[in-house]
Amino acid sequence: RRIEQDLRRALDTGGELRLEYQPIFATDGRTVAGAEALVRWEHPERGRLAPDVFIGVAEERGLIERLGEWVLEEACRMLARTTIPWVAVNVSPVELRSRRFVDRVIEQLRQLGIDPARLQLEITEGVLLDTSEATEAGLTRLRTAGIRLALDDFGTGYSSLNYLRRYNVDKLKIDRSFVGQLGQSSDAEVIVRTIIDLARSLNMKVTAEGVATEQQRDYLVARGCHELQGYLLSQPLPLEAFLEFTGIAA
Ligand code: G
Ligand code: G
Ligand code: MN
Ligand code: NA
Repeated sequence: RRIEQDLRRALDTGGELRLEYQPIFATDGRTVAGAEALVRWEHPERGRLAPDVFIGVAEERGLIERLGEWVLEEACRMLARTTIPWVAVNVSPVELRSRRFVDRVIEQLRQLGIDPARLQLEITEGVLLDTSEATEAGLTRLRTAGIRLALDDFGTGYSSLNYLRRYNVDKLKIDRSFVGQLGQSSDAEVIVRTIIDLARSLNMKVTAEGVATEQQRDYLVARGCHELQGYLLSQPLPLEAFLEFTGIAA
């Protein structure tokens, strides 16, 4: 209740929301491939709130479209004013069902003159199994416009390999629960290896999330993972700190 009211106010003013950017590295460990945008809320009384606290409320209370539009706009401005190759934005299944949301994404890129291939949308596996017309139409329009799709938290849900091809998914992001168990669990190793092989066989990119140790990194690189993301390389950073850390030009 309280969060809902406060979130409405935050969305009206826009002044309490922030985007942070976590660098995603090519496997040489030096080249910045792109970044994942992550929303934060500077609540005037409660301090910084993580998205887990308010995304669910936004989805339930019909505020997720507005939140998603704010995130998209901010990420597109970042794309327009920097030379970063691409930015990945998380979108909830609720947003993808909204015709208005999909229109706004495409229109935003057009207005700012941004190459749509520089925007990646991170969706979860469940989205691909949603056979509603609205979701199918949304995904197809986004793909036709040239926007990239990445499957977030891959391996934790139910995927149909058929859907990976049908929607032309560009990238799999290996869930950090598997990456975190590399070196401790042979099951996790098999899962990680299998996801990498699957992605490569289908000509998709594959990113490991939650890379926290050098051992994990070395395993992933040796197995042919394309991109690395995690605290070993960098935490999510505010825009100015991100540009400074990566040396990407504004
Ligand atoms: O950054 P952090 O680890 O706190 O993010 C927690 C969760 O919130 C992640 O699952 C992430 O996908 C989600 N999340 C972060 N930013 C956004 C956003 O802008 N939109 C949506 N829908 N989810 C987000
Ligand atoms: O669900 P999603 O993949 O969108 O979640 C991304 C979240 O993972 C971000 O909120 C980010 O803060 C968090 N994250 C990024 N790198 C690491 C890491 O190395 N370890 C852990 N535990 N979390 C991470
Ligand atoms: Mn994500
Ligand atoms: Na994840």
